[in-house]
Amino acid sequence: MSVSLTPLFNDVDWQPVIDAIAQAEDIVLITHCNPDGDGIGAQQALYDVLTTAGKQVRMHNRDGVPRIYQFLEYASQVGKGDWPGSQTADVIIALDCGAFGRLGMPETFFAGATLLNIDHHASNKLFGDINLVDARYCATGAMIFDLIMAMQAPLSAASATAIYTAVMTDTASFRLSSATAPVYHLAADLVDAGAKPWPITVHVYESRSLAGLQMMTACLSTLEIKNEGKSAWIYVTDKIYAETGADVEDTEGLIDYARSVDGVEVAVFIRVDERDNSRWKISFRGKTWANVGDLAATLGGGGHAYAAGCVLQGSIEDVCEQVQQAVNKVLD
Ligand SMILES: [Mn+2]
Repeated sequence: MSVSLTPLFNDVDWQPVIDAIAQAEDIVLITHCNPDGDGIGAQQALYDVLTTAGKQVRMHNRDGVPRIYQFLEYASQVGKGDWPGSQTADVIIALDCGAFGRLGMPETFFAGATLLNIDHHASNKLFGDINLVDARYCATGAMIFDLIMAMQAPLSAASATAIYTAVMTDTASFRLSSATAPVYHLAADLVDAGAKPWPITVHVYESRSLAGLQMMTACLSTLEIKNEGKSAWIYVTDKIYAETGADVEDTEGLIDYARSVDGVEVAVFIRVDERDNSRWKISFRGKTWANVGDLAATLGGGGHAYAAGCVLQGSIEDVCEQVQQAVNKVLD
C-alpha cells in the first residue's frame, strides 16, 4: 500500500527495545489482569509484527482475552491462567501495565528473562529491566505503532485492526482529550492499512450479552449522587453477579454512565472481586478538572488523570468511607 505512515512522536528512543527484541530467541507478550482493549490490542499487534519478523513469540495473560476482543486475528493463541512448564522466555514484554503486581503472574514466571515494560501510564512503577514508558501516548497500542515505524516493519491489516481497537477503547472512541490531531491522523493511517471502524465497533460496543444488560440495569439502580452532585457512585456486589449471571467482563463501561450525569466531576465504580468478597476493585473517571490518577494514588492505586483505579480490602462500609475521604479531598 502506497500510504506514508507517520509516527505519533519522533523523539522516542526505541533502540533499547529493538536491540532486546533482536537478541531474543523466544519472546512472551503479556498484559495486565482483567485486560482491556488497549492491552489486548497492543499485544496482538506486537505479536503480528514479531512473528512476521521471524521471532518465536507466545502470548499469555492471567485472564486471557475478554469475549469482545476475541475477534482479533490471534486471540485464540493467547494462553491464560498458570504458565505451563518452567522456562518462560529470553524476553518478556509487559504491555499497558503500570505495576508489576498487575501482571498477576508469580515471580517464577519472570525468572531468567529480560523484562521489557512498554506502557503509557504516568503512574508506571518502572518495574522492567528496560522501561519504555511515555505518558504522552493515548494508548499503548499507539506506542506499538511507533515501534513498528521505528523497526521499519510492515503494518498488516491485522496489526492495524488491533492498534485501532487499542486506540479506540483507550480514547473512549476518540473523545477524550488524549485524542489529539495526530491521533486522528494515526486513525486515518490505520484505516488506510485495513482497520474497519464499524465492524470493530460492533465487536467491542454492540455485542453485549443479555446477562450483561441485566447487570447494567441492576448496577445502575445502585446509583448514588454525593458531594453536592459532583460525584456519582455505582456498585456491583456478589448479589448482582449471582442474580444476573453476568461476569466481570460485563462491567466494562458501566462507570461511564455514572460519569455522564450532568454536573458529575468524579465517577466511582466499586465492584467486589469475584474470587474474594472482602476485596474491592475501585475505578474512577474524571470529567473535566478532577485528576483521578492522583486520587487513586492516595489509595495505593494508579492510572491516568481521567481514568484510574485501586484495590481495597475490608468491609464495603470501610472501603466506601476510605474512598469517600479521598474523593472529598479532590472535590472540596
Ligand atoms: Mn492503556
